[in-house]
Amino acid sequence: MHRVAALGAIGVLTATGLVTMSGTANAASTLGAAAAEKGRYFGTAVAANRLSEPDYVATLNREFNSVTPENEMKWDALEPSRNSFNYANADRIVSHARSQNMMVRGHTLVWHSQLPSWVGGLDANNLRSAMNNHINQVMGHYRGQIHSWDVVNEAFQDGSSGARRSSPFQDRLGNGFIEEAFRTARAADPNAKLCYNDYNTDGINAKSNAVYNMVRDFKQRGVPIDCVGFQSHFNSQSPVPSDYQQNLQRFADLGVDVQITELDIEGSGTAQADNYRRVVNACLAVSRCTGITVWGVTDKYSWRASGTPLLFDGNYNKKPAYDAVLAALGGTPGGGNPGTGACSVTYQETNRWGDRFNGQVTVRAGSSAIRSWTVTVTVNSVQDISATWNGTPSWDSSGNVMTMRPNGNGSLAAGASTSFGFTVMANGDWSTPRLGSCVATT
Ligand code: 9MR
Repeated sequence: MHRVAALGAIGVLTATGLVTMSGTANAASTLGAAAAEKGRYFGTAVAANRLSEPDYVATLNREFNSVTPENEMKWDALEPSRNSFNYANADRIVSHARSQNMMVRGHTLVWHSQLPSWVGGLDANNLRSAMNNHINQVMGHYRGQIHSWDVVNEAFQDGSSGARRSSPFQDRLGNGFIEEAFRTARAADPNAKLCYNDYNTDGINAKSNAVYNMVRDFKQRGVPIDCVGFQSHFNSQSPVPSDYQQNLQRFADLGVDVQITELDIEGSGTAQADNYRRVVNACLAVSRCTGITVWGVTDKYSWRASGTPLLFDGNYNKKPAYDAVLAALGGTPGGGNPGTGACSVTYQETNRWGDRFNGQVTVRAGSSAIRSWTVTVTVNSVQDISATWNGTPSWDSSGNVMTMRPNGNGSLAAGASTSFGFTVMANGDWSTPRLGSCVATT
């Protein structure tokens, strides 16, 4: 895989997918790390106004490696009046995510809901230019920082009709608005994956058939679409469908990635845990299912809090559903590094040229703060580490084992992370460097 373009860290995740390795022999002990070992991300919806709550942030930072702004990137939040944009809350989430090396899903550009009333008052020509302007401005603002965009959300009707839902876009611009939105989006940020996202499309039914036919048509005609999001809001009226995996697979077979984008399952105890396990196993069984996002960190802030549909309870305790998800992802509860267990390390290749590649190691504190850390990186003998950044290296006599220490004060708050990087001259050997355990000073 040759990647010549110099991209920012998140852009590289976009381009290459999340290639992360645990640095230890032990199984991963968080959702994000366990999912990464399966080549997937594990994300959550996030609300900007909760980022000042320490327990919320600690849980977010420890467990998740992708975020979706729950409301802050919707049209009413970003462009409340025509051509007047307010990015403050969305920016808070994106900068938090970047500081933690998390991916960001953009949600959502064109949707009938949370749409300011001025949009509904436009005639067709003005609506077309307002839609394209909204996509261009918002995607331009976040260009290179968004892994996947929900370009169009919930454009189909529920029930058996398979028809498009009535909305200002549908009613004034016709079916072609979806295609136009995707074409505009591709030009606005060529590195972002472009998704269509919907609910009640999780099993094979009239609505998902209609979406399926649209995606197949787009692929046949070269309309740019990369992914389909399955919201997966489940409860007893709308349970996990028996053909959930089959449905994900048939979309994947069209040549798009599939993502579980807003997962929550009402219930409690073993029954809820069993349903979550089924969803995770379905995603793992579909190679193009690239990640799972749950629709919130804690039950207490869920959009349907009374149904307790999430993985952490109102006090941020792990629920049986959490344990089931972690186990399904191959993780081990409370596992961690040999030694102190106080920090963990993950590796990503962030860039590759004809003769060399860049690696990035993220060091993350566990559930307690640490004062400092060291990590070893071992390369094969023909390889050479020719540059390093964001750390102070020392070398063993062979020159193949680098011990990295922080520059200056290496303290990390609970759940917080930092990264260092290095360039490996391959000399024909493209093996992935091997990480030693993270050793913390507490
Ligand atoms: O969780 C969101 C909630 O806070 C908002 O009030 C609501 C407004 O429509 O949107 C919720 O998120 C929705 C998402 O954007 C699209 N799919 C359905 C989600 C749950 O309603």
